[in-house]
Amino acid sequence: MKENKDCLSLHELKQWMDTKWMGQTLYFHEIVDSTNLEAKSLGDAGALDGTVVIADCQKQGRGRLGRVWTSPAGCGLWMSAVLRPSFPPFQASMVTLVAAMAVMEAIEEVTGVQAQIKWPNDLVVQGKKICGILTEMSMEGSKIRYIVPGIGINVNNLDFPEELCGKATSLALVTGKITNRAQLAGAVCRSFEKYYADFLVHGNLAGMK
Ligand code: BTX
Repeated sequence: MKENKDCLSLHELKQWMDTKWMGQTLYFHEIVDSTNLEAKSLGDAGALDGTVVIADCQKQGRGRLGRVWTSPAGCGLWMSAVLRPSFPPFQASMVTLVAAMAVMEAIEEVTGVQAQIKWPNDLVVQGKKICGILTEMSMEGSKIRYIVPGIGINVNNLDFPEELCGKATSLALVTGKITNRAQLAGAVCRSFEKYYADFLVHGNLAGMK
């Protein structure tokens, strides 16, 4: 394994958060239950559009339908955002695809790895899951109060629990290198801003390549 710096801290994350609005309000935790739960609490408490929560470790990382998302310390990028769009609720599911496009671009930019989107909410490399996305929404009457896209990327994991062997991979296993998670977080937020702006203008994903 080639040595490369990976230090996840609020200080390091802020250095890489070269964005206009996403991640400009940023929370970092060594350990949380779930960054989606954290982001939803922040959303309930009035957090600004673009607030981002990142954790080094999740004790109860969540997938869809109550499934578990394995989120050990020191190796993954577990992040969630609070979005406050004015578009109608039926468009909300597109946020998952915006996030998937953003992660795909960020992974390629930072590591050169080309991941593929596996509909509707995974990214795979060599047929194995490298990223999962869980998008949750809170409503107020018939309007969206907030949307929380949660992104889990296996970055520097060198192994997985037995039940995931053969199904999951990480950037470290694919590249043989350590990736700086803070740099990747900055790249994800920058790409998200770009694709999301496009989506807000067009109301669909037609402009995305
Ligand atoms: P999903 O329901 O599509 O996938 C969950 C399934 O993926 C699990 O049942 C298991 O088979 C497999 N799996 C679990 N952990 C991993 C892993 N680390 N790598 C690869 N495969 C795994 C996918 O749900 C959505 C996951 C979103 C995770 C993010 S992390 C930040 C945010 N906070 C939070 O609690 N969830 C999101």
